[in-house]
Amino acid sequence: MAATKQKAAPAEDRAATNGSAMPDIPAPDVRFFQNSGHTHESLGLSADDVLAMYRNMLLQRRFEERAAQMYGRQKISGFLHLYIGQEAVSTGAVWGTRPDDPIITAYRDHGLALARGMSTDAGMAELFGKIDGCSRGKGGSMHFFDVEKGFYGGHGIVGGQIPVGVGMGFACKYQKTGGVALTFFGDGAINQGAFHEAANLAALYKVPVLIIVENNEYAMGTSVTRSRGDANLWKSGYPYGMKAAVIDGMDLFECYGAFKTLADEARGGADGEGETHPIFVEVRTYRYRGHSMSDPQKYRTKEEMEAKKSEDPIVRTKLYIAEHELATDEQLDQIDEEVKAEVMAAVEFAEKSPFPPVETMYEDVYVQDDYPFIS
Ligand SMILES: Cc1ncc(C[n+]2csc(CCOP(=O)(O)OP(=O)(O)O)c2C)c(N)n1
Ligand SMILES: [Mg+2]
Repeated sequence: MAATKQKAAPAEDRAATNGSAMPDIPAPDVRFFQNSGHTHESLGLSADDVLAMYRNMLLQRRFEERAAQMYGRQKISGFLHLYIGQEAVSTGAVWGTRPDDPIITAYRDHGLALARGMSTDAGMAELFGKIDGCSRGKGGSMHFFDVEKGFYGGHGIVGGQIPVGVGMGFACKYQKTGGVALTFFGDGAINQGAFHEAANLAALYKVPVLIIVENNEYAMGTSVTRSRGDANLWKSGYPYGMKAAVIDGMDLFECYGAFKTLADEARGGADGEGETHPIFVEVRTYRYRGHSMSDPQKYRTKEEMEAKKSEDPIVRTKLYIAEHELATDEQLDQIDEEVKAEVMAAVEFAEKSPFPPVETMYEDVYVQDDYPFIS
């Protein structure tokens, strides 16, 4: 078929519409949560709140440092992906949202689980594969769960949890809980079809969900710039009609303030009277450790690492606390000692806990009684 050429509309007609011959294309609705100049007071946080958040970030860090050591001693086997460097994201997200807002994430899950209040005993025992672990020792590092605390895992299939997270947001809307689901995934998952299918449905059904890409710059050894034509991941929700936000993930106060604002917007206002909708969130963060324990890290330079370590969210928060005299040096040392003691006690707990008895091997596994193919 021969191509037909359309005649341009006369200039006066164009002026009568929107002043141009182009259709009306709205600019991306994006907000940047960085360099906001927050203080704890401007965010409505007390000194005790800041210390609790600091303690929580430190707990995640010390828990994982000890886990790495235990991995070296072969107390932990299988995969172990550390969250070290990303703690402002987990703590900020949990403190900025409600305790019953459901959370789901990928396999780099220890930090969010501990932020949500999972006990270090249950977490460490899970890493050791022991019966008192949060998943009865059968899930391991990648499958931390604490449903009572609204923490729905811990998922090993890259991108697989995104549709489930959108479904959890849909449940909040359907059951009128006033909740908003927090669906985390990595930069490597954004090219998966599951993300795009879930994003479309989230927008179509106006689901109260924060679809959050934790951009730590790498998926295993592949940097975002090597795997993505446009490394501005925040644009990814825009084709589906979602608002976007970018958060400085190395700053605790930016994370807290942003998650609070965005979660309340997505749930239709803090009182839940407005219309719910999804928001696409890119958090810019960095992992200081390798992808997993067996990563020689040849894909990044020492200089890059040093530059990123100068942004360490825990060090920054500690400096803030000292500068604003929210605690003395002795009090900060005491927090560190308490956290270390809690983690050591968790290691002892995990050591003493038994392995799951062999008879339980087929428990907690989905089976269909009349499955015809395996007898
Ligand atoms: C569907 C699927 N494909 C590939 C893998 C192997 N794999 C495990 S982790 C990973 C990288 C994911 O990186 P990212 O999403 O950025 O998360 P991060 O490790 O940085 O937290 C890949 C490709 C997998 N687990 N699932
Ligand atoms: Mg990544």
